[in-house]
Amino acid sequence: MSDYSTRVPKEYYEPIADCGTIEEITYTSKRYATDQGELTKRALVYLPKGFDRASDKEYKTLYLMHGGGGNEEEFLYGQDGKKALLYIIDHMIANGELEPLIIVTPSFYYDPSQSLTHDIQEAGALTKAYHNEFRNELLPYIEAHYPVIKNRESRAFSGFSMGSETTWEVMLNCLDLVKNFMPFSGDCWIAGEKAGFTKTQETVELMEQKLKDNGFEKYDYNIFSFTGDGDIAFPALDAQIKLMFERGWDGNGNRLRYGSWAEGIHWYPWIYEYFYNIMPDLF
Ligand code: FER
Repeated sequence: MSDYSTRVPKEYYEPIADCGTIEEITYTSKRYATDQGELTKRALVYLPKGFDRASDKEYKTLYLMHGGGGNEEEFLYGQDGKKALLYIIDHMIANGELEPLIIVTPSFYYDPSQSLTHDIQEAGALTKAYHNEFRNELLPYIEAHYPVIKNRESRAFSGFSMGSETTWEVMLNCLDLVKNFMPFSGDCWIAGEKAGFTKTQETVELMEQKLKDNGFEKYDYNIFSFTGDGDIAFPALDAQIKLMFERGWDGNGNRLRYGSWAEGIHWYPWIYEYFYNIMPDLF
């Protein structure tokens, strides 16, 4: 799948008997973006078919963040009553296209009402701060409770739209913990809202500065960022990534991969297509 443009087979959108299971977890975190107060957060955890706590097998982990106005259920429980991505993952694992792995879907919101309001500035503040929760609470919780491989090569972070913004922030702040990233249809807001387009130079320079400030120049990464030509995030993400290529983000042991699908728009079914193509190559 070298050009990452294969459509998800139609039958992958139907459930199979050979399926994984979903667990719901809660953990204590802090409102890092606001008053630092404690709160209880919820996330879903996908366990692949054959998962057995009694065995000593350990799994790679993918963290997957929803978009603005979404929640922790959006990726795995799907839209319109169809658990599309869940079914696709089950098929991919059953057919040997994807190594069995554990998938965690958290939320950057502190309260479901924030999702309903869908205030983009508020969401931006939450995604910017999310890496703190990832480092201090979610990752330690997952690694204390699930048999996962505890090294950066075996961890991945991905997300759609505001979840993509979250992914960029986690990359810039947690490269010591995670090597693999799939930011889908969303630029990095380190220089402000959709600044990848209006402030491309500043965005990429601030990203490079952040990695430097964090002492992360010594870590290699895999970044696979995809979107669609008809996606509202396209201008911002496209400009940002093209400049990243110009400035040498690909090479020297680092992999930056980028693609834009001709018909792709800013919605989950397209993200599933990108996911299907990229996941087998990500780790
Ligand atoms: C982007 C375009 C749109 C982006 C996010 C959005 C993070 C989000 C829109 C919304 O939630 O309404 O480039 O990057």
